Amino acid sequence: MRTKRTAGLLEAAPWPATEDHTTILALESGIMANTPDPIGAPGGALEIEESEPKVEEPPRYNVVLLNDDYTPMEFVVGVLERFFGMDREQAVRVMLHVHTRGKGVCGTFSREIAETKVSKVNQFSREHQHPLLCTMEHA
Ligand code: TYC
Repeated sequence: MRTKRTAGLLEAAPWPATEDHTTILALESGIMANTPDPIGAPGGALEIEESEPKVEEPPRYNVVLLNDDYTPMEFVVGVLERFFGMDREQAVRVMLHVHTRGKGVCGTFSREIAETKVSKVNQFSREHQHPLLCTMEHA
């Protein structure tokens, strides 16, 4: 919610805040010299509007492994260790989850890191002639 320091003239400005989160309204200043004053308040002062910083977290992505009927369990465990830094116990747990539930999350990353993981895992699986598939979805 944006607030402004000067009371009164405009309650909800429809334009976006500037990058430093301050909108200067040149209503009475003479900057808009040929523009009739829409409100009629005299004085010529600049109105300073302050707004909340609009900093959003970058989106995150789950890297997901899909089950199939042919890829050996040992190969999947190896993939989880090699590309997702899991220890053996964790890798076996995730592999069995994928095996029984159909898919499972290997990790959550920025878009670029997730894309790279997916690409490397799928290339590695192809190189070893396994149909194992890795994909990503919005977290
Ligand atoms: N279902 C496979 C099998 O029975 C094992 C497997 C687990 C394959 C996880 C893919 O993502 C996977 N050999």
